[in-house]
Amino acid sequence: MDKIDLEKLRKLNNQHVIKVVQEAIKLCKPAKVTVITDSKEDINYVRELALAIGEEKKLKMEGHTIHFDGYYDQARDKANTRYLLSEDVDWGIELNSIEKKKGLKEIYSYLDGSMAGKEMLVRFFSLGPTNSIFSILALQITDSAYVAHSEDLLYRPAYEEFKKLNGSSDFFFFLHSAGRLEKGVSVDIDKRRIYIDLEENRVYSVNNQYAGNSLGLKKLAFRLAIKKANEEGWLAEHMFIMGVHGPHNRVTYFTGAFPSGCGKTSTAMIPGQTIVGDDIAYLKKINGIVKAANVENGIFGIIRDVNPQDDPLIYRALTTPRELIFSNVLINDGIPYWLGMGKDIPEKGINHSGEWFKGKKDNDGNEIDCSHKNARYTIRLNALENIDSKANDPTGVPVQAIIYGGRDSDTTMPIVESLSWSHGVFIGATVESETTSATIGTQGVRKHNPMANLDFVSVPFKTYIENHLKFADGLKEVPKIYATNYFLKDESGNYLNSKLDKKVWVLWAEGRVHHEFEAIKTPVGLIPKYEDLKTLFIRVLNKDYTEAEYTQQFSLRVVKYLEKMERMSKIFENIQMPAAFTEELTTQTERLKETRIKFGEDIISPFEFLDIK
Ligand code: OXD
Ligand code: MN
Repeated sequence: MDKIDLEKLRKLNNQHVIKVVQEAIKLCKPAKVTVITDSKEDINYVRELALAIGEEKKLKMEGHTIHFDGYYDQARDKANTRYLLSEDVDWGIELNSIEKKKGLKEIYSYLDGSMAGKEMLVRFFSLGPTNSIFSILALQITDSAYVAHSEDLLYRPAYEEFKKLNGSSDFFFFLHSAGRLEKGVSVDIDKRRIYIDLEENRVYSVNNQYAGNSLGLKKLAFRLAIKKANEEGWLAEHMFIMGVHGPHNRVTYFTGAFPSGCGKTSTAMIPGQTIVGDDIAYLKKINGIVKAANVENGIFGIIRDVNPQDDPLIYRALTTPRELIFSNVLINDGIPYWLGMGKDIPEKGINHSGEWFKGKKDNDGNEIDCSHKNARYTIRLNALENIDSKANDPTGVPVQAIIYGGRDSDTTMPIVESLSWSHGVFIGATVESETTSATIGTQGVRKHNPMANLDFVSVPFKTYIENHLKFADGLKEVPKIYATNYFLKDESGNYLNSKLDKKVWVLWAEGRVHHEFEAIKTPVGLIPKYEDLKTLFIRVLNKDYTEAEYTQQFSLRVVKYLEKMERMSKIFENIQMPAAFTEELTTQTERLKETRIKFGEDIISPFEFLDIK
């Protein structure tokens, strides 16, 4: 480290920072160490470095670059992401862990010398707006300029904030090395490891580049934050935050949790609404009001199917000059192409598999798409025209509704309002979703994914749910909770809704918050009345919504629901859950059974439920 960089570290007056940097240098043995402050010159240095070492390449359009991850490093590696635990804990649900000493020994052996001949970058960020009750400071060390550059688009720089720590060790720390590179990509994929030390608020990640594995501040920091939130009585959630614009210029803030690739970003981007964040939210109670802040400052979004019809605002942001990183799309003549972009795709170019041509097969004989299904774009949130005016408010935005979504082809209705806060927590905790390309493994398999957070929950499940149940205590206004499902299908496998319909569901929920619509009480929650949806469909989408469509979409598939309750009972029978949760599971199952007996049908029309609220 040269004098200038050392001085930048010293200026922080923080021994803990010096210590972790020193340890990282000793372990990873970089050829050079560069400390990045919040200055324009330093940040620009990272951008230029990514180009100079070939981790990113310039595209035709000003500010646009392309980065490729290795062919086998295209999604979050759940199997090799583990918690380092020094003692056994009963987690309740699936949790991938390794004995701490053993895990540290292993990952240190992979990190040892991993930066030989490379440059180590030391960066400082804030999770959440700076200077706010939401902010958590984070130190990232990496040998990947792509990682450091991506974090610059996605998080708020906070070198200056670190000075305000006054020497305390109250920050998260992430050490990443892409490991040995060939043609610019990590080659030792069999030694890819991501180990999370909850006791020390540290994460080690090695032999990978895909942002979901490499960027400490994204899903890795999120796991540390969930633990902190549970200890301190607030919520760290896999949620977007959006402003829903109702009648009379009213803005009602919603948060929403959806598993990756199930409509989270597209909900936050519904035309006519405003976005605060698309992936991770911190929720805190301030003077009896739930306030939420976006942990991030940008979007690492799935690019597949972003086209002028379905996502006009994102499409515009991706096709105009600005600082933006594409990853794992097809490049032909300096222009990016991706699946579902609504444009003709060239028959050759460069993609994550190297030189690509239509019909190219991989080593397993599978045809390689022009772009990966999980190919991404990385932009700052302010690249979007619909950014909410309060997106950076250090006091957050007030939350009046929470949505839980899943990808479910045959059971749950397009939108249901919970009967109470605890019923809402139950709904969130019993979300099931069919798997997508955002994680490695088979797609389309139904999996239980509570609060869309199964991959990230870092405390015993009972504690996690207890924290949710308690969160409503002392609130002046308890947010309403909704479950949505955009993926319901008919018997022939056709989707029952168009992509645009979600706007109606969200505006109905917004109206409910302000007592503008009545609802029908069913055993699984409150559903919209046909007349209200009919009016909304005309007003919002200029579409005639027929009674037949309503009946098909909002019928209670009681047998399917009972099967779901059975699956849930199985999952929870061996987990000691809070009494309020067990009570919800029991009473919802009873209500469904009674309804089944009363009507004697497998599927019950919404018109059969007259109990209007
Ligand atoms: C993401 C994910 O990238 O959840 O947001 O995979
Ligand atoms: Mn996510």
